[in-house]
Amino acid sequence: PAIIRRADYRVPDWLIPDIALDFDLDAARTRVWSDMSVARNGDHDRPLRLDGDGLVPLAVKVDGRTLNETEWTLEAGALVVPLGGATHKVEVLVELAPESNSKLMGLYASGGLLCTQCEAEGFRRITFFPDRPDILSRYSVKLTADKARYPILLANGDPVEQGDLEGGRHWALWNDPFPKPCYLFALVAGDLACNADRFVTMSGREVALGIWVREADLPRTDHAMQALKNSMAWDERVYGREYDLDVFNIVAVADFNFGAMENKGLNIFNSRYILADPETATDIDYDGVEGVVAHEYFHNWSGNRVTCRDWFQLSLKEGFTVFRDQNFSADMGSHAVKRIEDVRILRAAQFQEDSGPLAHPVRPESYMEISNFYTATIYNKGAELIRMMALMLGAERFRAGTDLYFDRHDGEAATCEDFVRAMEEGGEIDLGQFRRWYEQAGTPHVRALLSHDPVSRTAELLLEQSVPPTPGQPDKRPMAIPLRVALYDPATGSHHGDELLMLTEAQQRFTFDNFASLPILSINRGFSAPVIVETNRSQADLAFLSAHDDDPFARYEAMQQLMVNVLVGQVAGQSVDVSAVVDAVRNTITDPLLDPAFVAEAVRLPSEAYLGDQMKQVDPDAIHAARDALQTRLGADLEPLWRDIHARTKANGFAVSPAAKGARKLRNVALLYLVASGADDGPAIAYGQFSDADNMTERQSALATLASGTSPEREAALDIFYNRYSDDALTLDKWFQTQAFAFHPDTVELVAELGQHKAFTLNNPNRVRSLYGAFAGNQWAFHHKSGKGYRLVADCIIALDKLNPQTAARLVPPLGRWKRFDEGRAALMRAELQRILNEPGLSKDVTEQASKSLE
Ligand code: BAL
Ligand code: ZN
Repeated sequence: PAIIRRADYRVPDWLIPDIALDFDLDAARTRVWSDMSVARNGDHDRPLRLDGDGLVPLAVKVDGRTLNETEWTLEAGALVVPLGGATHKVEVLVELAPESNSKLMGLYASGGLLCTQCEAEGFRRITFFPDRPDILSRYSVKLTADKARYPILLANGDPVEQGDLEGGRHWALWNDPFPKPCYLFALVAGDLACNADRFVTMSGREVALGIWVREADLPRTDHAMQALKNSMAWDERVYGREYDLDVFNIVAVADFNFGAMENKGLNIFNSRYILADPETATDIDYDGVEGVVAHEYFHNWSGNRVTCRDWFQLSLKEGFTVFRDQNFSADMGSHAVKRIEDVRILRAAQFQEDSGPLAHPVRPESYMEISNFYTATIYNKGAELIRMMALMLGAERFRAGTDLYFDRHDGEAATCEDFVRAMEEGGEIDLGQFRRWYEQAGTPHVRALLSHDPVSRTAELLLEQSVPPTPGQPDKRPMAIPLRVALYDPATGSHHGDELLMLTEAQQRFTFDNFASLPILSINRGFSAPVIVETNRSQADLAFLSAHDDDPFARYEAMQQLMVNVLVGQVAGQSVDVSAVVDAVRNTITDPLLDPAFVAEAVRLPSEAYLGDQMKQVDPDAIHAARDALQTRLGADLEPLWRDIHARTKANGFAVSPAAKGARKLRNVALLYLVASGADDGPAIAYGQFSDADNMTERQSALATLASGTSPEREAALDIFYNRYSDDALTLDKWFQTQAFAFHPDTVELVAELGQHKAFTLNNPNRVRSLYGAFAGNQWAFHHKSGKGYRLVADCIIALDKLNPQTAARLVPPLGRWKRFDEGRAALMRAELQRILNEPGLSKDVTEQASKSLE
């Protein structure tokens, strides 16, 4: 497959200012009539080239005249039409079979609905069109369908007209006045019920809001609606951005490759990010709904009004929009806990990606298949870049920068460089060196060594940075790294103020006055930069910070580092003192001033994968054993405290407030430690929580705790859960996921069996992710030294590739981490990658991921 390069960008040969689409919808046979005004862009004689994927033109007209088949050609799926003038009217008819579209790109059928997904390159599966984001067109869309089967007909923009036809058919006309790229096109047809509401914008315009779902799901849409209204108000207050159409519709569908999609005025969602009620949704699900509804809404400005020039600029909209949704969610709940959660995700997904064969810059230089670049680097690291700029500028100048960006580029297809320039001009700052964050892949390492001179009473902080080599980038230049730092004076137990240090050289020294003795270093406070920091801090220093640091993230980090040091030491065969960890956990869970949600985050052990990331070579068995032993030790030593927390955090009635969520989070951690302690009644207490819970957060957590053991209660709880939710796809996903995540000696065999279960299907991406995606994230099980875990995932990739290459490709990266493991495991992983690549007819998606993973 061809490599697409950023350096090859050229302006489009032809523009399409207007397009009218006429859909005659049917699951088996849909006809699409497209009527485009096309305009030559610049002085050239190149033909009109309209991308197509799997399409056959049934009729082609230019300026009203039907062309014969010698007057156009098909080249690599694209329709090529030579044109003589400056402007023309071009019409094309194609036919589609939505019910046979298992890729879930373009127009497809899901649970009786017809719906679309066009980002990144799905529109070319609907009609012939120059499928690139810098072609902005005004759309008028007519939908015609059987009224009984498809009573609701939705498209982008505002509704214009509708009517009935003979034979039980009806039609609807939609018009979107905002020129948009074709990846934002959407339509939905189906039998849907609406949660209808309204929002009055800051300038007093009334917007009709609709969340469309199956009738039975209506009671589960209130949280999403509240999140939508909160998002609309927040974007007005924080960014001055107002909604611009008369309607805003959201539709939930069961089969969806992404989490959701920001189509103009018609967001289409994976139902897991819309539906929530206490019976079926965990607090994490509730937060997911709130965050994703906000994310898609915020795209209306950061993505739709200002879109991307080309797909190399994807982080322009995704990084910025993730930053916006993260801050929104923080404002709706706890800033401290949200930051900890976001950093945990960044480290788990993005740091791993950045240290492996698929590492790429936030603005990549090349790709084979753009679907493979919807990555944690583009999204989460991209958000960290915006966060660093916001920190360096301060709130007021950052807002001046975003105002300038939106005003200057409204209605345009922009670049990451445009964003940085707006920040520089609006925020009056030089971001010259900072641009390297967009160019250089790899997570920077920062070594921080603090020393003290008693004569001058000064402390000196020596900072050294390096960026590891990544594919295609062997040598790196120093980055501009903003580090928030505070020095705690052991004499007073407090610090002299929080400072922002800019580390711009490979090595730099910073001096701090007025310290009688060596202070304690609190660094990268708030996780001010997405870097890996190594320090010479002692366990005693970390224990001090874990009890006293006034920056919640740094306090959490100190606790985690205490634990990491012990666990990594144990895996390396050193004899280590565990008591500092026990004391720190005791201090944290008995501190009455701490937020329970923070306590829960702080006392959880680092994940097995994160521990693996701290080692030169990952030893999954030793990591599992050490972590399990520490969990047991913490459970046993503090058992009465866990018992007490578990009992006193039991709520009287359900609420989704931050306080209620925090209490549940802590309760579940207490249960985990209580069961880990080995107390005889542990499984019974977990089973009791499972049975008595009035909410899914406590029910699933108890189930997960039991699933990681071998008690008789394990099977009983799994059976009950299955029988209770076998008709509810989203909740049944949790049953699969819980077992795939479990620390159970037979997880590999259990996952293999679940892959054959009657409720398992490769046709639903959520189901695939909940079984195989979860399993590949279970380090101990997936990396079983026999290689049977690798084989299981590779088998799934091979089978799924024939149906849905995009989802199949997302399962490849865990197999690509072979360099981090012993030679035995590495050889087995490579063999599976090779077996995948040997498959005839492999998709471009999987080919790119598997071949890069072998390098
Ligand atoms: N644009 C793809 C889905 C999302 O990031 O919102
Ligand atoms: Zn997005």
